[in-house]
Amino acid sequence: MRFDILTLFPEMFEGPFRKSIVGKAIEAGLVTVVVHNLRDYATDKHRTTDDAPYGGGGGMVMKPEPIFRAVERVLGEERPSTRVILLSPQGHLLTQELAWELAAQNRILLICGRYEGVDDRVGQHLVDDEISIGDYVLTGGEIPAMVVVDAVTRLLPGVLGDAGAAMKDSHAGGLLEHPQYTRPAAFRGYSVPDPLLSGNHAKIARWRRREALRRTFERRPDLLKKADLTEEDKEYLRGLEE
Ligand code: JBZ
Repeated sequence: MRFDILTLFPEMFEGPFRKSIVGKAIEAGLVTVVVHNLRDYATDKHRTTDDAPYGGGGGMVMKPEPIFRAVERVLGEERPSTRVILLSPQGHLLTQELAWELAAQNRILLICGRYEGVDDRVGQHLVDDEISIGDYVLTGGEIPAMVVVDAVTRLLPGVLGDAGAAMKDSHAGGLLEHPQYTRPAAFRGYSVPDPLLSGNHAKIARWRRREALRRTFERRPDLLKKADLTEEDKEYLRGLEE
């Protein structure tokens, strides 16, 4: 998988991709990440990438020409086989399902917006999708682009070890994870729940399932609508509602 990233702040990507599992995947040759400075694709003397909004109002808007030119230069004949994505607060929400879909691509180009936004012709006539990572206000698309690279890279074959590979579909049940504990069994008077110390695998599995259901019910009840639930799960949840 190859990611190309178009940004006015290429230095932001130096740290996060070096350390971490994404960094390991890059070293192992499983992923390539190429960061491009959008300013290099401006054509005027001052290398202008933004301008005042038509219709007035404050702030600046990213100009379309450097972005179109960068996509054309970076992709060339690869344009048809590349998914071109604008990170934008107006985008569809990034979900695990979308991450899996992106993981099936050979090449992804991520465009990071800045300032008050990007000339809408980019969204309408250049990109394949607009994606947002969530409903909070950010200053630009760089961190969202890193989130996309991270979420997609961990799904690629060979990136996670055996232990991690099993966890890839763990969101598939659609529930929050059960609580995890490690040694010591007692810490500052807080103890590890008895079932986990029992050595009884059936008992442990049942406890974990119920904790996952309880946490999801308490913290993310919205997830229960789409979750894969057995009759026993539903009965347990009915007990929580009382
Ligand atoms: C995003 C103007 O550039 C921005 C600003 C906010 C923002 C993005 C790009 S992408 N928020 C999100 O994913 O929610």
